[in-house]
Amino acid sequence: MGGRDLVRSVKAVGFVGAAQGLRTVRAAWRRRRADAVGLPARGAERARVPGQVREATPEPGGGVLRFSRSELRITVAVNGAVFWGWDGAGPEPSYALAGRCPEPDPRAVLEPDKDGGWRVVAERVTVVVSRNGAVEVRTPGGVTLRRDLPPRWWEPVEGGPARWMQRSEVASDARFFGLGGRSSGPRLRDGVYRLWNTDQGRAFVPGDDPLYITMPVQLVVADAGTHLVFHDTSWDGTVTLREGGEGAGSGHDRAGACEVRMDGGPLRCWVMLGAPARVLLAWASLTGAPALPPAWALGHHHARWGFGSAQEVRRIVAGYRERGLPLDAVHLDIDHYDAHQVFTVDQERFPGLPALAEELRREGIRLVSIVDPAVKAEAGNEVYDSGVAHDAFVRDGSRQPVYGVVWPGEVVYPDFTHARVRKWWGGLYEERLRQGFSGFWHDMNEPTSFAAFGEMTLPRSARHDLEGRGGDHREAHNVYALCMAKAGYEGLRELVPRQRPLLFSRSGWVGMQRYGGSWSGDVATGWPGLRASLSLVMGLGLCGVPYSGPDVGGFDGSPSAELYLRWFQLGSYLPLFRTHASLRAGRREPWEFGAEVLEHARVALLERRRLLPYFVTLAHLARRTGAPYVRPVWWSSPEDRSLRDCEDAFLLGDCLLVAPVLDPGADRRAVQLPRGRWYDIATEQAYEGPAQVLVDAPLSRIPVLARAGAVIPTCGTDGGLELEVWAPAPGRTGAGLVVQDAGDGWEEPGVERYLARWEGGRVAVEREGKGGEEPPHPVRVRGLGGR
Ligand code: NBV
Repeated sequence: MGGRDLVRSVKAVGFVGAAQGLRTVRAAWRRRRADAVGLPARGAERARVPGQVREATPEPGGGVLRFSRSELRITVAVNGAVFWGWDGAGPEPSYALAGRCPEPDPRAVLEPDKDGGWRVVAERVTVVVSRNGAVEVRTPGGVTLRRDLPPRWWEPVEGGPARWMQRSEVASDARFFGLGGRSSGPRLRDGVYRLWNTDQGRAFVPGDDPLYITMPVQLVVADAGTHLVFHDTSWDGTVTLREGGEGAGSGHDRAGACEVRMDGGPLRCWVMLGAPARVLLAWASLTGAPALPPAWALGHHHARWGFGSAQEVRRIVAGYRERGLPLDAVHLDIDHYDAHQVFTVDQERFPGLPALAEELRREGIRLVSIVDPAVKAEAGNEVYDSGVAHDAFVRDGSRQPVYGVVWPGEVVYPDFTHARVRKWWGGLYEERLRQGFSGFWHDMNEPTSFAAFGEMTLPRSARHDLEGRGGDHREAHNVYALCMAKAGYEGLRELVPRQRPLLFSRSGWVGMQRYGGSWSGDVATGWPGLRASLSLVMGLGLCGVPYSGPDVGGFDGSPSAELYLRWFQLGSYLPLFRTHASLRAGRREPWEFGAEVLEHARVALLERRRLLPYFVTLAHLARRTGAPYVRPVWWSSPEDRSLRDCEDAFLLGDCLLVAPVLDPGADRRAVQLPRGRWYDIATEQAYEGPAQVLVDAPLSRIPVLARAGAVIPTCGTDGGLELEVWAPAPGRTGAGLVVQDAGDGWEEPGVERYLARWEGGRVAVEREGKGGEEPPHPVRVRGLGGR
């Protein structure tokens, strides 16, 4: 047992007592033994490379190339995405794909290339394959975006899954983003990033890796263009990144490099290229549109591990009410369960939960419930008994149940990779709905099992259905939470067909946006944690998961008043705006940090409310286009290298640039502006980009800049929709989109587009396509002083 393991087991004992500590020791031994027996030793391996290309067979969208020791299928799809798979791998089955694989582009053609190689030429991409199996992706203009060297496999002589490795080169100026939720991004610097969803078992800081959501998805941004590459394999692996640069003294640029190594699974890959918006559109069409949260989920949430009782919930809600602070949701953590058992309620501390929910509902506040996947393994526990009757729980190779340890003690785990089990689990949310809950927060689904040493998850030998294909935890681990989200989402769709489910999950994988969002998990309280929380939101957004946010104030400990306020201010511009903290952490209510913080937090809360129609619009646009609400500042100008390296600010939709304060003691900060005119929304001072400018950042607010010409839907003082229009730069025009929504339900609202232009000395606003008609909403023009 290593030192860190010891600390972990002592901590586990600290949280739940000596009996539980003992269980974690037993569980760790059990896990080790299970894998010793249940997993074949790797033994001798044979290395293989594709060899030389022998023949080529055209197929719709591309074709199949036969090499002496492998074959490669290449298909360009109608959405412009390129697929290739080695060794007979096709795009399906895949947990990532939203539905059926996109149709091949009938206009793409396979042609011979120089030196005995081949190429597939399509309208938006050319893929060139060398004689020995190197694959190059080129823009229609012929510029190479990435070059994948011939892959290499290691096959166990005794049979079993082959490991593989794929090395690639990208431009020397390329920057890497993505790989799921990473604490040290959003720009991913040189290093090894593991692909294995992990609960670190303690609050994380920048550099802790991997975390709860890992995805083999990279967004690569370079002068020559942007592309996304996805290695569609859920197995354990690593991605090693090395940014390129100017070679010291040599006068030559060193290419950027990436190496993907996987312990198993098919070697197959998707690539899409174009402007970032186009790439994310193709990505959403492949892996699914982000679920649309109900409008209330775009408000302010207050969570706490350890409210402890219904009285305390009422006290907190009254605290918000009495101070006139907006509140839209309260989250109940595992302490409201009966002895930590999922789908139960502690009737002593939370008697009459449905009545409490109803009382809050009348004030416009929803209740959200935590849902843990592990079920206490004890006859008499209803969920356990029903799960046993449904044969729902994960077993080992000899059909024995696999036990783990979580909060309720000894537990078993539903096998969410089985359609029948998902159906059963989805039905269990009926109990939550009866209790009055409106939203669901999936936790501990990496999945976590406490262990005194070794990995805190299920044994790798644990068996899973994997949609009837059968396999073990090595393949199922990373998609466990994705399948749990599918189970919850589909269950809720059936139980409350007229409502849009709010579901967000700590762990997940490619495609999780189809079912909901995420939050950043146990981010450590401290300035580095604040930075990490922004990195996670941006990284997930670029992987197609736009709805997420951090624990405002950090998960553990007690933030200083200043840190709490800066976190609150950042959180108020992120899609999921939620304060939360651990059982033993300090307070997180806005009034617990003194009168000054309370007043500034109030401003942030009211501004969030004012911007709610904008957030609703961004949610609809994310669903229709895949564009995240929170975007890196290079989103519209990826060719600007200084923007590519800017990690401390973000665009909120097309209209706003948010520059949070991430350091203590700051009262102003530098902001890297994309091109065009930008107004500080507090002072209306105009700045011209591209430039780096110094902007005031007093404690009362973080800098937020509006793009000249922006038309932003806001909530007016009378509660109706008001268009806030920022004066276009002289001689320029502006525009903005509005999607009005009933707050919930499935009706498809139209997209209204407004245009703004100078007319004499005034800014005129009209609705596009309505023959110059005035907007049906009041208009407030700002930034006129900046002329
Ligand atoms: O359910 C308790 C916590 C929860 O508050 C937190 O948000 C999760 O990330 N949960 C983790 C389990 C315990 C962590 C020590």
